[in-house]
Amino acid sequence: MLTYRTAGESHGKAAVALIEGCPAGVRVDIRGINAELARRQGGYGRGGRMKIETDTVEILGGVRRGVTLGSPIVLVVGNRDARIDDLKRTPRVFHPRPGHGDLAGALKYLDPDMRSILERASARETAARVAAGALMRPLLDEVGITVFGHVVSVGGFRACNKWPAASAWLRTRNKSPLYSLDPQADKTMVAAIDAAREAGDTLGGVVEVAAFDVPPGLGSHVAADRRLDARLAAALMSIQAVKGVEIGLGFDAAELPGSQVHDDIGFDPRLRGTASLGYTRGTNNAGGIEAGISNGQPIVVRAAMKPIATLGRPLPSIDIRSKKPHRAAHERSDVCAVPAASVVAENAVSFELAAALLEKTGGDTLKEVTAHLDAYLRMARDV
Ligand code: EPS
Repeated sequence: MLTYRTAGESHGKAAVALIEGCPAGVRVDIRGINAELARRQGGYGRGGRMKIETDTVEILGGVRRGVTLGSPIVLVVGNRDARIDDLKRTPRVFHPRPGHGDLAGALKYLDPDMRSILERASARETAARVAAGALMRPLLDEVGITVFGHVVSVGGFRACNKWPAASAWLRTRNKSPLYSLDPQADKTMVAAIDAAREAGDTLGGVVEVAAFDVPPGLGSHVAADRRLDARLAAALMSIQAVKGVEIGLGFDAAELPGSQVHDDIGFDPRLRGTASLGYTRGTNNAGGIEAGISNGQPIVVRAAMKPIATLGRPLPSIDIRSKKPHRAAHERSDVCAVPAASVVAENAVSFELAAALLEKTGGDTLKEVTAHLDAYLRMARDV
């Protein structure tokens, strides 16, 4: 089973990821991981921390001569701004920020100094998640799966649905300060972020991840924790500040009759060699997953991120010691981290798809994974 765990505090020595269950023989693309880490640091609306850090990955185990060994893999992303034990530079925090983990964490861990909570609750942890997800991208490449994340709205301002041609997506998104596919909407979103910064406020938004050429048969209807939709939802919902997840048509599906929601099925023999195995669908409202199983259509998921809880003009709160009113704490922070969230979501989805793929194929080595997948697809074409 492919799993990962992260460790590390925001101002500790490093963000660390331990990955278990990766087969041997997978190429490790350090440049690719670093490129994703750099994208995570970027996007319009980021704050002062990102000017300090230059996130790059160091591999401490599980890899030899650029290839995975089948043993646990340790990835480390060092923090330049490491100062967690310096009480002057990381003072104790007694004024909980509404929307952050401060108060809930203080109550849970019986600790009025919320520094002990916020250091781990911080989205700095997502550097390790991105590294873990990006590590698995070459495995997805081997079987032809591509995963693409982008921003669809910021602060209520939406990118339009008129996407450029697929061949221009990467270029368009990577040129966009918001990691969107709509240069026109970027201008409005940038202005909204500037206005929020001016007002001491923050903005959330929605990110979308699409995965193409995902073979059918990943995930399963037989148990809750094997459902691909449930696993993708958990992977996205667990990203800091995410408050909602949708698959395909998502919440809109609840407002339409079945005839307008479910995707007609057809067959085109010319497409038998593709991930669809030739089955065509009039629409993709299911977002590529039916009964928790991938159906060969593109997988489409969205995550809604709330505005960051650290405000330039802090909200009313209390001093947890006296219980008297006091403005919430102010830490250096971002005005908008939605573009960064799209990178985290893209890599989190990549990791889950790699896990579901390996569950389907088994195998200690990449050779077995690809051979087993080919054998399965041959059988599925004959259904
Ligand atoms: C982040 C690092 C943090 C914050 C942000 C994300 O660094 P610092 O607290 O030193 O400024 O910029 O974290 C939060 C939004 C949060 O609420 O904690 C990062 O690396 O992404």
